[in-house]
Amino acid sequence: MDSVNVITAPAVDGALVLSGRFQRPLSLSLEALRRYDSVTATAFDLRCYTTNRFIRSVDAYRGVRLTTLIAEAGLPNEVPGEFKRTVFIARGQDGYVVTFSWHELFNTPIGENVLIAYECGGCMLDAEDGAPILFSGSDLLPAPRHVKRLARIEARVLS
Ligand SMILES: Nc1nc2c(c(=O)[nH]1)N[C@H]1C(S)=C(S)[C@@H](COP(=O)(O)O)O[C@H]1N2
Ligand SMILES: [Mo]
Repeated sequence: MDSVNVITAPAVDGALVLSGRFQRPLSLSLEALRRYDSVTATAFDLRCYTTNRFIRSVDAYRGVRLTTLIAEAGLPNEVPGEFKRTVFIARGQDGYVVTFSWHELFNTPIGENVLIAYECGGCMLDAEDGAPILFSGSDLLPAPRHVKRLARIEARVLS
């Protein structure tokens, strides 16, 4: 079996799972996400990439950086330089998928603004509000990489 692509069930219902080619796969509840160092984004307009449609204005999110969670799970290190060939696949509970590359997250300014949000405009978000929400704050059109009900971050190393 290809251990890179194992799908594991979340240990906690509604938890965010970091799976695939990590050193230490993680399963994090909203409460667990709130214990990490947080950053606060700026308010923005949610706009669809496909149609350019304005969806709504969104107040400042607060959450943990995706890079913080990836560092906690541990990047692949079996082969020298392997981590630089890693892509991260983020999936919502509904199966909606978006991608990030190691370079983008760790070697461009985009990574600093990729958050897993659990608070908006100073108000706690819970599962009914769609939390945790993945949000890439530097994207030109933010809606595609604004993933509600984020369920999984999977690390895959490209050959
Ligand atoms: N989980 C999930 N998040 C998603 C999507 C989706 O289908 N599932 N669609 C994205 C796209 S393409 C758009 S335009 C917006 C739509 O935002 P809304 O559902 O809040 O109107 O959500 C984004 N986030
Ligand atoms: Mo969209």
